[in-house]
Amino acid sequence: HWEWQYLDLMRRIWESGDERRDRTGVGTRALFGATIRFDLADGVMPLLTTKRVYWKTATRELLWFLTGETNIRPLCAQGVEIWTDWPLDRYRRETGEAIDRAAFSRRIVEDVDFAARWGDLGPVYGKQWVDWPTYVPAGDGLFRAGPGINQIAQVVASLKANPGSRRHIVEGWNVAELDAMALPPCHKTYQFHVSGNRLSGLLYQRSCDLGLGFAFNMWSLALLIRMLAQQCELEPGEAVWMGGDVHLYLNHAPLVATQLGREPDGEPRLAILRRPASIFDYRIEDFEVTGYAPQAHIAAPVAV
Ligand code: DHF
Ligand code: TMP
Repeated sequence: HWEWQYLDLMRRIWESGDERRDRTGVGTRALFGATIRFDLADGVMPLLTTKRVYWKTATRELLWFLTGETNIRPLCAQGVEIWTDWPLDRYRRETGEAIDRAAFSRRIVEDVDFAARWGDLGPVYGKQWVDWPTYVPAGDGLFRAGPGINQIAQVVASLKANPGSRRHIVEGWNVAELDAMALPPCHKTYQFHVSGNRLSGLLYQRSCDLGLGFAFNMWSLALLIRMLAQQCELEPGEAVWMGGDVHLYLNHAPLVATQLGREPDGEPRLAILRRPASIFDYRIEDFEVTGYAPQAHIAAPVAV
């Protein structure tokens, strides 16, 4: 079962990872450089079975990226709170107000001006994926904004026109804008590859929270490949995940103990129920997962 790659990596990091202080102050055990591969043939998806993964939440996040949106408001409006902690943290620091997460999220949804002021993450994934900024000379050594670059639309076009290309890349790491982002991109580089009629995708993730983020990142990589394959009339190939700093937070000890005591089982499949007109037209109702009978969800704190 493919999931042993994940469990083995988790065990290796927990038992022999380097213990290091990290940005969040929580502390991690880490190793540098890891690969996990998954074959997407027959609709099978890399969805962890040793704990329940909320694939609809992860799917909503991917669809949100594809809209180019960087404000958490549309996520909160759908009950998706995976990005709420970062704007909330900034709000608390800058106002000194002790608001709880639910109240903050409600205010983001109900109050447009509040959301505009406090809900934006800066030019993160969505912005870079579909509207990477450009600059054009405006005389006197000055520059003005040029038209943004839609990397996703370009990759769809290049997959169709020139499948053999080695340049099918979507990049989130806009060096000039990192300082303006709430978090610099973790899943920073996607590359796509066509072999025969199969579309494969590789994600380079510079930093991976193996207990929490990974399950979402692996799902989203596979989902993006499936959507692109459908749009380009290709069959899904392999999903290749590569991690740079792959870590377990020290406060995830209970999750690690529980999950390493479980065994993977089953092959969840994804059906895409219609073929939308473009890569930007998918909706949550278009996706159906079958054969998913995971073991119980394991809650774990997220390091902010
Ligand atoms: N920071 C850290 N420290 N780890 C992350 O994985 C992470 N991920 C981010 C932003 N910053 C991060 C964005 N993605 C969850 C999953 C993905 C995600 C953020 C959070 C999460 O909390 N997942 C829980 C609950 C999911 C839910 O309530 O819907 C899980 O058990 O999967
Ligand atoms: P860092 O910017 O200091 O590396 O912290 C980012 C943390 O968030 C790190 O633990 C990795 C984790 N993360 C993921 O694992 N997946 C994600 O998609 C995101 C956004 C973050």
